[in-house]
Amino acid sequence: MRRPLVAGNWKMHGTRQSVEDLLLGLNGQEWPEAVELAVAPPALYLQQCGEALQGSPIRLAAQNCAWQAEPGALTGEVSPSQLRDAGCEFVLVGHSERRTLFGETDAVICRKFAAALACGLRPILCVGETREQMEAGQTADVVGRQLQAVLEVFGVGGLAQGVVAYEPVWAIGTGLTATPEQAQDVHSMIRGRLALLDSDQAGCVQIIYGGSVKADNAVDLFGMPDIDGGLVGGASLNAEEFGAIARAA
Ligand code: G2H
Repeated sequence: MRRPLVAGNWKMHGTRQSVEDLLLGLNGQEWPEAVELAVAPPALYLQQCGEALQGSPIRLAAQNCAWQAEPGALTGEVSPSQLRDAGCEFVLVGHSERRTLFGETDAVICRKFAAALACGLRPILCVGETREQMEAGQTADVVGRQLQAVLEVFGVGGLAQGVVAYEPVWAIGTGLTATPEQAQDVHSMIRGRLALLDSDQAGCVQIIYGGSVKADNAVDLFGMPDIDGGLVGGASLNAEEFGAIARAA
C-alpha cells in the first residue's frame, strides 16, 4: 500500500569533484524498483545532479526552501518554484538542524510546507524530539505539536501529499540510532494520531526514519511495519552504502 522511500541528505557536504565521484558511484548501482529513491544535495549542485541522474530512478530533493512559492525579494533564499524548475520532486522542511540552528518555528515550517505543495513539490516534513525531551517522556507531545502545525492547515490528506520523517534529534549524526522497536513505537504513535483524524488517509502517509541509518541497521529498521524507509545523512555520502540501504527497504 505504501511504497518505501529512501532519501539521502548530503547536508553541506561536497565539491563539484566529490559530487561527480558520488554520482558516478550512484549510477553504478542496481536500484530496487519497489523503492522510491531521492538525493538531496546542496542547492548549488542540484543542476549537476539532475543532469547526471537523467534516466536514473533517483529523484532530486532540496534540503530547504523559501516560505513563499514565487520568486521575490528574499536575498539568499531559493523558492520552491525555482527548485521545481531545477528538477526537484521533494524538499525537506523542518529538518532539526533548520529548527535548532536557524530558529525555524512550526509556523515557518508550515509556510514552507504550503509553498512546496503549491509548487508541486512533495515536502518531507521532519519531526523529532531532543534527548532531554525523550528522557522527560515528552516524545509524543513534541512530535504531536510539530505535526499539528501542518495538520491544522492541511489535514491528513494534505500531509499525505508529502512525507513525514521521524528523526530523533539525539540520533542525528551521533552514531546513536533508535532501536527498531523505539522507532516503530513513535511511527505507530504518529500513524495512530493521524488515524484519529482520518483513518483512510492515515494508512497512506509515508513515515520514514532518520538518525544514523547505516547499511548494518537498515534491514531491522525497515522491517518494522510503520517504518516506510529512511532519511539517510552521513551514510548517503557513500554510494555503495546508500545502495545497500536502498536495497534493505
Ligand atoms: C539526520 C540524518 C539525515 P544522519 O539528520 O537527515 O543524518 O544519518 O547523519 O544521522
